[in-house]
Amino acid sequence: MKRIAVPLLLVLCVAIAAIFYFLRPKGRQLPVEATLMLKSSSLGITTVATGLHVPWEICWGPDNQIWFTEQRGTISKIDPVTGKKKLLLLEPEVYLKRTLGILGMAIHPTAPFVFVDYTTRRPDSSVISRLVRYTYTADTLKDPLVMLEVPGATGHNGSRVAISPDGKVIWSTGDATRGANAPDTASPNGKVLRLNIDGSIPADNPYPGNPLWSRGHRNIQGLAYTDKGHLFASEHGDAMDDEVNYIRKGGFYGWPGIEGYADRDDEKRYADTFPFIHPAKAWTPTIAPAGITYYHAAAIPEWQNTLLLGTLKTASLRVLQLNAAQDSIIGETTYLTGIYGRLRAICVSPAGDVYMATSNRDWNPGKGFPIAEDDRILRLSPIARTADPVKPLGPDTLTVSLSKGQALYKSYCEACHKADGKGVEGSFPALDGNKIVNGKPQALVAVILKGKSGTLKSGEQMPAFSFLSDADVTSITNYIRNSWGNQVYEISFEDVERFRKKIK
Ligand code: HEC
Ligand SMILES: [Ca+2]
Ligand SMILES: [Ca+2]
Repeated sequence: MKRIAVPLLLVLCVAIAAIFYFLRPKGRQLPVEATLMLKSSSLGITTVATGLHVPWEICWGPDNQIWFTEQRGTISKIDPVTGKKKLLLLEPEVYLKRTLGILGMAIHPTAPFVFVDYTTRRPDSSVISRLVRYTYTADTLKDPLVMLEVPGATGHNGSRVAISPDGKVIWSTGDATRGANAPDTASPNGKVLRLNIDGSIPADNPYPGNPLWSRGHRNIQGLAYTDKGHLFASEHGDAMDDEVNYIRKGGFYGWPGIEGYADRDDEKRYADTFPFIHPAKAWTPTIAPAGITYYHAAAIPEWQNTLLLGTLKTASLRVLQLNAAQDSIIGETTYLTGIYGRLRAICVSPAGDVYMATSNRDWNPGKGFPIAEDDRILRLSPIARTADPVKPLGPDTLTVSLSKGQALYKSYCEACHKADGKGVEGSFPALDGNKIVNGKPQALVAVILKGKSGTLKSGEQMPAFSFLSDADVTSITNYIRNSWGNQVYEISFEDVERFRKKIK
């Protein structure tokens, strides 16, 4: 009897395992619609959810589901494997209009709380932004606690919510269309704010009794912490200078006196009296940067230590390479331009899959959007590289430079060193592959500030550019160090400032 029972049990086990295998959720088998080809990884792109209405924020939940806000006032979750959706909350107080509605959300990693912000109206019909804490259970959000209310407007209400590594609630607010709010320490608008999870103000905030953490922001649309605990924020500029900033305690980020770098005369004067932190990266023409997330999973080695940024205006995914210290952006690669429309929100699963949500059903859809399936949540997940990938897509552009640096190069350097950096043999040295350009930054800055002469038979000389501001020298230096075949770490405004003092 025993002799038969053991193999029988084994057969039974195998049979049960087989049944489970065939009945397993088929989410992973969602069709790969396109393949993003990185240097060695291939990422299959699949649609996880369709028919959503402007999913403004997506978060990976404690139940391995994707929790998402929809602008008009709901919070739901979706199982990324089965595609099953569940409504958690319909918030009747939400005031929806153009860029207003339920916006940011963050799930606390250890306490059972979700922090959400939305716009609502007072009885006198003035708009306010409200940060609310809900307690979550398996299938609902309950016990709303209003953490903070700040003045709102018909635009520039931000915003995002994040949880800091020390468990505080970080909320970015817009300037509510009044630029003067942003530097004003008495106004909660145009700020990054920091609160305890019960809504009280942490004792170690930079201004006692004030939720202010940093100021001088116009309209922050993305917040993310790196694994070193550095906070980065994406921000919409006005007609120019969209930014990503490395947010530091008590920092002033320029708006409205300074857009992007302090490069105009009025900005330089302002910066002399009002010390400010320049952006980690600025974009002119603007790209409308939105959600960001930090990537460091092993699943996609090419994206180690990067910020993944979705953009609205340019409808693209930007991969921003951070330096090892995680205090500056040293590279940018653009993917998927125009393919899925406006990319609003982005999150990463513990396995290292990337999820992105589109915003094609809001007031300002993109070219050719919305399509019937919008809005969508998409997954980028590593797959085996095959000889015949489905709809292979490469990077759209690989630019590491600041476009401002390119413009400055064009006006001051291109006539001699040429647009392709190859120079003119015997007369103007090639900067592409040049030892000085790729070498110690101080020596390079010295050549730019002081010029160079006497080494060429042709007698051609390099004029001195000491009249350029430190900000301009920073941009040109970073541009030539990261253009053509060059790829060297970026230097900061402060570096140039320091070098100029040392260079005689
Ligand atoms: C009028 C022409 C001219 C312009 C404009 C010019 N350069 Fe030069 N540059 C030269 C010449 C000529 C040399 C080489 C001089 C020498 O070796 O004596 C040179 C050398 C350099 C070098 C050192 C490379 C080497 O191998 O010696 C760098 C770096 C450089 N230029 C950067 C720039 C930048 C950046 C700009 C714009 C801000 C610029 N140059 C504008 C003519 C120019
Ligand atoms: Ca700024
Ligand atoms: Ca500027």
